[in-house]
Amino acid sequence: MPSIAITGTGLFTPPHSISNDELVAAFNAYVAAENEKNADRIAKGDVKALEGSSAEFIVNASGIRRRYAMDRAGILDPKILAPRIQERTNEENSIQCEMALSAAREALAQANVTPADIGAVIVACSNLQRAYPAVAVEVQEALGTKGFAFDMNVACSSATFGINVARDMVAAGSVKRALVVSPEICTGHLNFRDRESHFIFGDACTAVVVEDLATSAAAEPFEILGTRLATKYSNNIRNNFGFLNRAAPEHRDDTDKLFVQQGRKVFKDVSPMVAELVSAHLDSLGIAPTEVRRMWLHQANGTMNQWIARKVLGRDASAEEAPSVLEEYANTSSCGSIITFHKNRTGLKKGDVGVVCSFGAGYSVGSVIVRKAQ
Ligand code: CO8
Repeated sequence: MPSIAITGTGLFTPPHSISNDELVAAFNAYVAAENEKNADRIAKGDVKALEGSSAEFIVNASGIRRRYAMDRAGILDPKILAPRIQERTNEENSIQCEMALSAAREALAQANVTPADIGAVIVACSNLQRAYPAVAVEVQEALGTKGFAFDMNVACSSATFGINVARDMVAAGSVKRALVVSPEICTGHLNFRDRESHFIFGDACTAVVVEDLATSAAAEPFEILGTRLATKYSNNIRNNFGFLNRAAPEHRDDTDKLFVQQGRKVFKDVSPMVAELVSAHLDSLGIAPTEVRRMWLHQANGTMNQWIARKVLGRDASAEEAPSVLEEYANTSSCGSIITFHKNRTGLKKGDVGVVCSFGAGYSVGSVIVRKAQ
């Protein structure tokens, strides 16, 4: 079996940043307006008054301080509380394609390859803006890559599942190089009127080049020692948006057509699932926990990541060993672990081992164990 490697990564960061204070101010203005509108019914006890949000709660519960978004004005307008993104014509690049191109070009440059060297594009993300043609095929055309392209969705685990697919394709010889791109516009499916989740997500796009280590011209390749995936069905993170919504128009705008989760249950179910999977994966490769230099974990909750890292390493992880981008980016779904990898791999030397790991809806967990090759 040839040695397959991640040879380049890229990141697109949206132009707008929104702080917790700004988000909470917009949410609380909405709450005040709703409560004023319903004052009589609230006084009679027919309607429950809505409760305000708090920036202090958000940072303590999640570790999130701000997030990037493709639109700011709509999200912060208490009368809208949703991004406003102009629809484009079919002749223009779609917004997800545009994000993908930016991240992909950085990843290709880092891998020291051209678009023509890429044989497959996988767009792997939680939310795709249309049914077809696949966004990946649009990216293939706009970037000028060869071969074929397809979309896939495993929610927050999309990028690591995509890396697994890319690695298998390169190892099998069906393509020489693959590009995995994750354009996440999480704000498009976030219910900014829901106190328990309005602060969770932000937007971003990442890209990863996967190819044979032996023929790579990259300056900083990371050999993929192994990938391991797991899924287990759960309704605790769910979004019922889909093409059949128009067949039940009376429910088309219900809040279950946006992101909904039982956060506490997710925390309790998923954390042990992740720690067990990563520990077993390391063990199967003959790697002791003491050999793990870095854990680039999915970015949903800081406490959750500290718990997982402690279980895997058998001790508390330092900020350098389990870096976080939550403070700045919030949860960017499948981009989270890749942004963390992209921004936090200095200080490692040849032979150092690290774990890229994502987890989320499904439930789904993806572990990619890598070794710095140069
Ligand atoms: N402000 C003030 N107080 C609040 C707020 C708020 N905004 N929200 C809740 N509270 C209150 C609650 O009412 C509750 O009060 P009380 O104790 O009096 O009942 C108290 O705070 C505690 O509430 P919770 O129990 O809900 O709070 P937690 O400590 O559990 O924190 C979290 C909530 C941060 C959501 C936490 O549970 C968490 O992070 N869980 C893990 C979630 C996770 O990992 N999810 C993965 C999802 S990502 C994924 O799969 C991607 C899906 C696809 C992306 C789609 C893009 C949109």
